[in-house]
Amino acid sequence: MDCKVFYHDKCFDGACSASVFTRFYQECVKTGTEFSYHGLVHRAGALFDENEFIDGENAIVDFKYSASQKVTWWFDHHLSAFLTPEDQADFERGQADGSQTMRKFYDPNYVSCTSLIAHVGATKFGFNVEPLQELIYWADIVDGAKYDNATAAVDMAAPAMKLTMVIESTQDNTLGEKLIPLLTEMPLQELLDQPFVQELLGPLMERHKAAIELIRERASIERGVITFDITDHPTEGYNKFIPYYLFPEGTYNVGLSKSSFRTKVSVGTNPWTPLHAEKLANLAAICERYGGGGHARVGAISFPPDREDDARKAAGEIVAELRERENAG
Ligand SMILES: [Mn+2]
Repeated sequence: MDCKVFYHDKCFDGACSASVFTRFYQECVKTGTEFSYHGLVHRAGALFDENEFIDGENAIVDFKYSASQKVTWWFDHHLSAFLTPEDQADFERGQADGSQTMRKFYDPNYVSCTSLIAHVGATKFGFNVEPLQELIYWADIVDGAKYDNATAAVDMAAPAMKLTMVIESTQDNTLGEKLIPLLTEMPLQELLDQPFVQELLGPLMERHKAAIELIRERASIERGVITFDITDHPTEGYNKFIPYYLFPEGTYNVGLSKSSFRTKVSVGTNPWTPLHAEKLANLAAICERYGGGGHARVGAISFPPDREDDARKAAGEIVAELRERENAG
């Protein structure tokens, strides 16, 4: 039976989840003949195109639930896994009546979806996850941002870090189908050494080093808040830990950047801050006031490219609010 795997695109855990699901399916379900992959991204409006689902197995991993009748497998660990209450009710119905208990799995306690699939596979289907330990270890580190310090997150020493950068930043839409099957076939260093990966990595490493230097030049810190504006150097993204690598003592960072399709205010909390969670600002709530969103510790607001002034004004207000908070705290 053909099997199409829908996964969280531009995400290390998403790619690892697709690979572990494939291997699990081949070893434990054994009815798959042809596997194909389709990356999904978060966006406004409908997340799934019903026409993309095939007549066969459709698996969604590390991404939101779909109530489509065509979806036959689902694994997710995100807190916001259901777009609507109807989706959640549909999932709960399938669990309550037993029809989906061995097909659809949701557990937000898992740091990575990769580790969720591995655990479910091992405990419920006898899946041998022993050869996958390196992959599971790194999916947890990367998706949980569990780096020892900002240097480990920025200096890119480990093969998994370099692969993450390639997965998150490449514009090559064919990377997923080439990379995903290999993630569970070879050690990460060997995968990194593949010519199709090296080709993409070289320019990205250069860009990463240039981003560190640019942010070093622009960033400053005052009352625990790091700020920088790199809108004059359009970029499709930068490593979000660079501000804390430059200023380990910072609690928050507010960055203004620009890409081809938006001006972005990025707001983050230093994952290595000694402050306790209850003392930290809820950045999702702050970003939502400006039409953005995110998680408690990291959020963002996107403005159309021609509304740079509004973005700069929002960034300024957020910086002032966070500094005020640091003063009060
Ligand atoms: Mn994930």
